[in-house]
Amino acid sequence: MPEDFKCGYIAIIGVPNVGKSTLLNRLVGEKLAITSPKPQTTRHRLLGIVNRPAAQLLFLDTPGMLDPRGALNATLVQAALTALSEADVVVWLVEPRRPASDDKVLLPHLRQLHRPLIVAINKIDSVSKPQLLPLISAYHELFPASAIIPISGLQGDGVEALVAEILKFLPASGPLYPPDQETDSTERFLVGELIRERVLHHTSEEIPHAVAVQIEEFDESRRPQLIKIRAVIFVERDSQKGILIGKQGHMLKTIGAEARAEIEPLLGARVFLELWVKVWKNWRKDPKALRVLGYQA
Ligand SMILES: Nc1nc2c(ncn2[C@@H]2O[C@H](COP(=O)(O)OP(=O)(O)OP(=O)(O)O)[C@@H](O)[C@H]2O)c(=O)[nH]1
Ligand SMILES: [Mg+2]
Repeated sequence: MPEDFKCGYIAIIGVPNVGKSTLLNRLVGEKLAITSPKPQTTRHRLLGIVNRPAAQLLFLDTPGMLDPRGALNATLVQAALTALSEADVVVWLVEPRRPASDDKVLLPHLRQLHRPLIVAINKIDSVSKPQLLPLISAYHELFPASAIIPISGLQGDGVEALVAEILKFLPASGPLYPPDQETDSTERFLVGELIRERVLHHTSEEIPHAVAVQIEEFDESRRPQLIKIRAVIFVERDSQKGILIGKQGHMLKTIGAEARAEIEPLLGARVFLELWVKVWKNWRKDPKALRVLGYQA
């Protein structure tokens, strides 16, 4: 190991839907985090480990920062703030637009950070160069000491420049994780997330927010020939359950088939996936439900 090896935590933080999880996956080079066009996709802090010859970068994907009202929202904001407090370096990921009112939850926290902050303007594939320059100055005015780096997490532009900027600030330290480890999440958790992602892609309006997935059985006694997984998709109302199951169970079958296609390469095994849909009335407001479903310590 080189003597000047660096290792540290980098929190990726920003409003919902700005592309934090897409960026994490791009950095790690694997699909670890689930992504979707719907806001509030990510509900937990997720570690993604990136190994370089002279550094180990520990990226923390976080839930989008939003109005912390409501029991579930409060836990999402708490998860993001915890990641912020653990980080050696913070990447504030922003939409390619001027600072707006939905940044107001986050800005006070960023202003009182006592650690390096980098502003990454994301989704530059969707704007023209002349549009970008005034944005760079607007963010520069907000944080004059920070680098402002335009990137596309989706397509990869600027991501190396972002890594180079982060490396300047990482503390000198040996690696904290073995070189073959990509995350500290359990397979059970990642499987539950992949199922939830497929639900998000097939539903709209309130349903994506009302869904939680619980893995009830994860039987790997016959691994790698077969892993048997039984999962429950919780929703808040009977009408939502009906939509998720679909006519003659069609919707649930599609979700199950798509989820299995993503889970098998993750686990490197054949998977038998059994899905159930259950109603847990207003689980998002219920502290006990939040605990049981893994949203609160
Ligand atoms: N055009 C474009 N779209 C992007 C880019 N990065 C992410 N997206 C899209 O933005 C949407 C949200 O991406 P996510 O990565 O799930 O966003 P997030 O910030 O993790 O969202 P939450 O977890 O809800 O806070 C998805 O439809 C992505 O495909 C980008 O660089 N360019
Ligand atoms: Mg996310």
